[in-house]
Amino acid sequence: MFVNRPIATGISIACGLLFAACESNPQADESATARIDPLVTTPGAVAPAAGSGAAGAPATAGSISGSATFTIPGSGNIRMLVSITGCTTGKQYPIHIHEGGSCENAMTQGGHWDIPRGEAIPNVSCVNGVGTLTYTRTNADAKTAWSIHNPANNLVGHTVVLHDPDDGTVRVACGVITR
Ligand SMILES: [Cu+2]
Repeated sequence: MFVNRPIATGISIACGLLFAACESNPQADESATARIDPLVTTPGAVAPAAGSGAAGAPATAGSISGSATFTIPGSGNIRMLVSITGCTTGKQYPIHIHEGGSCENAMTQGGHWDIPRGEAIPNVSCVNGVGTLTYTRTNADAKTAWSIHNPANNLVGHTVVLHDPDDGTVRVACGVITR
């Protein structure tokens, strides 16, 4: 009876039968989330404008905040739901999973997670200052599969990073994925 059930269900059953620790919180493996907060950006930080007298381009506080939620809706694949506010209407925001575990700076955010694992997520489209994305990562390819269980490809502990729609090298918002 269980052979055709999704992997997640199988794991839940195994936990219930075998591991007392799992029983205390049977939902623990079923979802993960990241609170997305704005990043401070320094556009044109390479050099100050000529004649400006400034030490460099002023840092700009980002405006985008929101969340990313990861669930396993029964197929065994992971569904990613992104919801942001403070974005610019009509723009498309690139979003990736980055390697690092903290949003503090570009170094701690790291580069794209286990390339290509953190990539190939559709852009977040902004309409009326609000952006939403619903995306399902099918686990057909081991190189890109996600999980919230398996140490080999567990999303938890990595960062979700949104990039500037006009300059993909600029990071405008970030969140750490937690359970
Ligand atoms: Cu990125």
